[in-house]
Amino acid sequence: MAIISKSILSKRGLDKLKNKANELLSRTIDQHVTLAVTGLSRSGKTAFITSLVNQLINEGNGTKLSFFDPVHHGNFIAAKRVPQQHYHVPRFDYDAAISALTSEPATWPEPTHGISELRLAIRYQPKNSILKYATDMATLTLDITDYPGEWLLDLPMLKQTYQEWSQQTHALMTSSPRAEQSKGFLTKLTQLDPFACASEELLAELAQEYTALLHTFRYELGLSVIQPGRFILPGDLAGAPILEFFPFPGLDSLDGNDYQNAPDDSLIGMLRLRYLEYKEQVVRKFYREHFLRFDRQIVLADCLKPLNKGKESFADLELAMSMILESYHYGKSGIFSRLFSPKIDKLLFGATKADHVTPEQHAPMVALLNQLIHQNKHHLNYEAVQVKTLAIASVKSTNSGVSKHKGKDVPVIQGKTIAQPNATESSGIFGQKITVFPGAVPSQLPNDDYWQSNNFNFIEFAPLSGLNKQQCLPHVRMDQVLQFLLADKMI
Ligand SMILES: Nc1nc2c(ncn2[C@@H]2O[C@H](COP(=O)(O)OP(=O)(O)OP(=O)(O)O)[C@@H](O)[C@H]2O)c(=O)[nH]1
Ligand SMILES: [Mg+2]
Repeated sequence: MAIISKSILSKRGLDKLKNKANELLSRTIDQHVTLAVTGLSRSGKTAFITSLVNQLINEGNGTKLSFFDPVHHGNFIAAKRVPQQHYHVPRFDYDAAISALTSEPATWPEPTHGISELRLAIRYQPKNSILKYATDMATLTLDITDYPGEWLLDLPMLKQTYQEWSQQTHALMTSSPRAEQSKGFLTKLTQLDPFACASEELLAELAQEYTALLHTFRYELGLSVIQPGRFILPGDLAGAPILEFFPFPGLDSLDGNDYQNAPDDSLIGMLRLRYLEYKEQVVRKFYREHFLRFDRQIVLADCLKPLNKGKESFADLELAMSMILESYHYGKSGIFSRLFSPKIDKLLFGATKADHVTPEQHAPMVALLNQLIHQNKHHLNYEAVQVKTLAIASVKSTNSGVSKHKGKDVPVIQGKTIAQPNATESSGIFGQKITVFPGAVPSQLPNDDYWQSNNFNFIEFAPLSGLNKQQCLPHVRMDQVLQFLLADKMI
């Protein structure tokens, strides 16, 4: 009897020890990735994060992740949402987004206006690494941050004085396609004495007008270069005086000394001061507090809408992409690496809404986005950053097939159009089902001839109906996204 209890005790003791050792080991081997998701407004960030989370937490329930090795090889165990890391950063509202996508009729999630965060704990079985000898189960903690791409458009301001920034912005505002809309505002500014004592009210009023112009550029003209980016996406800074400044024309014609000595309460002095504060307290702060802790980054771009809008909108996207890419310009001469020491080791470019086109157009979509990046690719230091481009649909909303047209097979997609505002079921335009060939995507940056001879008509579709919160959302290449961004941390 005494012998048996001794062996039970020692077995219990051994198990306890083993558990303790396992706990200690898994604590040391647990991995952590901070993934940042960005892109200009409406590029598809919320849909992307919602789909990524949905695919992982519902894995096994209709998942189509065959290109994601941990699932393909069977070492993915499960994922769940856990409390986020930073309590002062708003939570990414997964529940609202998934509820919208799975409601009847299904709708797209609401636009978001700032930064938000979500954390996932992903359990997996190490199979190939040395970890397999140490533990049966490891955890990858994934912190996902959603932030507006517009905030990256501000980086180039860090190297510009107020005078330089004013001149550059003025040049943009006096050329097509911004000139027409900007005329009234610029004329008003030229009537002001830059050295006169300025009131807070006047500054607030003019800044509001400038912000309204930026909204027109973005949402009516479909332009991408919006500076300062926070003016249209202020987050928690809405209404703060730090967002109340604007470019002032004709600074190059002022006497240099007069400009330098302008008192802080003069119009020009106040504008200059707020510009400097904006750079320090908003732009630099964002890089310091958030950007520097990101390990991996996905930049989403909707190239189809600017193609629909035309040549100038597309050219503006090109310029915006090059400004955004400054943040990944790690070469020795880049402003970024002189100011900060980032640690991003993988950078993925996603050409979003690939389900708006027929599948054979996905390769041209990738080629086109690559061309947009390519102009800047030589800046990216490939030794430090691994770069990939994919055409994706986070929430696939069309079905593709083949249709006969004049005896020929034509690739087509079928989906439900987005309900027009104020539409009713009886008006016929509420979620109409259509089958179309929406057009070919150019695989090169389109030239003048191209714009004259091609019309794009990429249609916005509503999400498919009948989706369920506990099931995986239909997608295009989200498994390849996961493979690139996470698989190497789960071996
Ligand atoms: N067909 C299709 N449409 C998509 C997809 N992803 C996004 N969209 C469309 O793009 C719109 C914008 O998507 P969001 O995910 O809200 O984009 P966002 O970048 O978060 O936008 P903001 O929050 O305004 O910055 C949606 O309302 C959809 O109309 C997709 O995978 N397929
Ligand atoms: Mg959003």
